[in-house]
Amino acid sequence: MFNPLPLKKYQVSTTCILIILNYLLYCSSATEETCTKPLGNSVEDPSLIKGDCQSSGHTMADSKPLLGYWNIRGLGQTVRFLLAYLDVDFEEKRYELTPELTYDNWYADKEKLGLDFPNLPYLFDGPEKITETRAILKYLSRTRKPELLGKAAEIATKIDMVDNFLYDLYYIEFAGAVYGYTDELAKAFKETAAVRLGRLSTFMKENEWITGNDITYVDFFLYECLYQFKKFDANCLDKFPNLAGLITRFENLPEIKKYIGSPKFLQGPITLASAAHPL
Ligand SMILES: N[C@@H](CCC(=O)N[C@@H](CS)C(=O)NCC(=O)O)C(=O)O
Repeated sequence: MFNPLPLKKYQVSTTCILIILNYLLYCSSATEETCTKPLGNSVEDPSLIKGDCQSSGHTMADSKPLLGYWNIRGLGQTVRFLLAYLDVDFEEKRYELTPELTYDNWYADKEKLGLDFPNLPYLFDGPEKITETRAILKYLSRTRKPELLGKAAEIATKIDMVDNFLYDLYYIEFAGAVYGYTDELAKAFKETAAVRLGRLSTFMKENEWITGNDITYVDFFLYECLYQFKKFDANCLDKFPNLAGLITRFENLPEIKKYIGSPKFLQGPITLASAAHPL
């Protein structure tokens, strides 16, 4: 798994011990600000969820979906865009790194949220507790606008291909280059991106969106990847006007335009401050 705070092998056990110690310390000296009893499978007490973006009042009764993620664009931004596009009134808990650039603010919650596969981003939606970014995107599509999963089986298959193809480029090549930056990794990313963006461009043809003329959830992921890639390599889309056009088209969707102009919108940063090449 990609880890924004790369650990050398020998550091892993030390880190585990530190996490356990941190947890024990946390349990014994919880302050008013940090005191959150284990959430288990229900979120009933409004004070259990803390955060900087209207999240303090989150209750199951509100049934407002809650998105948990770092206070960055990262993988979470696609989920934010999709929620906004679907006109879902959602709350957020945006985690900050500590001043020492550790994960501790997240670790304080990680095992208490009742998540099967604890990770960021996570989404609470009524009784549902979901992690894995693309599972969240598909869940939101399935429950709010199923056509975003593709109106026909052949489109759904195309979506799956693009989704997996793109995730590798984003999570392995791109994240590897920005979090573990070296000149060689940056060069490797640019070379790989040129080839893979070329394939996506050829695949898209003159369509409005990546799998045809109907938008699907994977266009949200593609938009955010292209946005972030451009911040790393400003010229990466120069040879691919259809992909560049998708960026403009996406930003001009009325729901997206409104969201980008709203105070809730997070413009940046793209990465955690712990990245070797923060964006
Ligand atoms: N496969 C997961 C990867 C999620 C992931 O790597 N999350 C990073 C931030 S982008 C994180 O900090 N996770 C917290 C953790 O590993 O505890 C997904 O697609 O959602």
